[in-house]
Order: sequence, then structure tokens, then C-alpha cells
Amino acid sequence: MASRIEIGDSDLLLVIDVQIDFCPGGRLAVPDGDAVVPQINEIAGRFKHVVLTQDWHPRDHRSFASAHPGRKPFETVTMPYGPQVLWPDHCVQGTRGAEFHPDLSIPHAELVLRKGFRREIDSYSAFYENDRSTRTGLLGYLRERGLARVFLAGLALDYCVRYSAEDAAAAGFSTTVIRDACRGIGVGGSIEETDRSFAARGIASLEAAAIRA
Ligand code: VGL
Ligand code: ZN
Repeated sequence: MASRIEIGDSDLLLVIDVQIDFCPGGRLAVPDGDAVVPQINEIAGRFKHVVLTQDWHPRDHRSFASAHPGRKPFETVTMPYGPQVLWPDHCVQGTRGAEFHPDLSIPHAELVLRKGFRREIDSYSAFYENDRSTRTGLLGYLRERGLARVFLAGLALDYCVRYSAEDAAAAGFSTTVIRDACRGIGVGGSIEETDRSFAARGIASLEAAAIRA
């Protein structure tokens, strides 16, 4: 039998970008993305503290291929802060695609953190934008709330989950990715790279069954 993990008062579940545009039929659909919804609903019930992130772009966001004439989605360009993958338009503020998946049900979530709202900078991580210096404020929130361990689930494994987990670990939080409650996009070798990075940084992976009741 898989070993169980006890979830306590200083543990946080960070649910990354479970939004309509990242699910099948959405504008930046992650393969099988909606499969995480029932998983996450179930594990969220085990956590006292849950934070949701919401990708939240202005319609002319610089991460959109449509803002770069002659470029196509999934190409990489150089932004002032470094390389940036260009995406199809997605999660535009106030549109249906930016809403959470309608079946996501975590009424006790304590905070919804929006990110990617600055036109010039993309933000994969829930902690730092892609210039790696602009802070979202989430580190301060976790510290003020006395949270010590961060568990992550959601979309997409190889972008927003990956960068959020790396930043949580770098900030000194014990960090665990609930692997079967995530799905990846897969651009080049991005999923394999994510697994290598987690291993190198001591970011643990766990199956959802280990934290179910
Ligand atoms: C994401 C690409 C662009 C994500 C967000 O949630 O992983 N990926 N915006
Ligand atoms: Zn985005």
C-alpha cells in the first residue's frame, strides 16, 4: 500500500491555473487538462489552506503570438528579460476562457491570486514574474500566514506548476508536486526537463492517493 502523508495546519495546496482556456476546447488546451478537476476537488478537501492562481492577461499581452507580427504560437522570441515562448491568445481578463473550470469546487479556498496582468511581462510562477524579479506577493502571504509546506497541482505541469514549484523550493518551503493532479503542454522536451529539474532541486512528487482520506 502506498504510504500516506499527514496534512496539517501549516500545509498549503496551491492550485495552478485550472481555467477553461487550459482545458480541452480552450484556447491553449493542455492535453487531458480537465482530468485534474475531480482529482483536485478531492484532495483539496484534505487541506485546511488552499490558494488558487488565475492566469489573467490583458488582450494585447506581449506573450501572445498575435502581438508579434509574423510570429506563430509556440515559437520563442527574446523579450527584454530573456527568451519567451509565444502563446495563442488565452485567459484574457473578463472572458469566459479565463474563468475557472466550472466543475472546480473548492469553496474553502482562501485566496485567488491573479498573475500575468502586466502587458510587458509574462508570469508563469505564482511567486515571480518571468523577469524573475517582479514579485506577486505570494511569498509574503505564505510567510505571514505561517505556512511551511507547499503542495502543488494543476496546469500546466511544465510551465506554471514547474516555475511555481521551483520558486517555492528556492524560498525554503518544503515543496511537493501532486503529479497525477497535473497535466503538461509539452513544447520541445519541456516535460522531461521539468522532471529533471524537480529531481535536481529536491522537489518531491507524490500521487494524489497518498493524501486522500
Ligand atoms: C501557462 C503558458 C502560458 C500555464 C500560462 O498556466 O502553465 N502556460 N500561460
Ligand atoms: Zn498565460
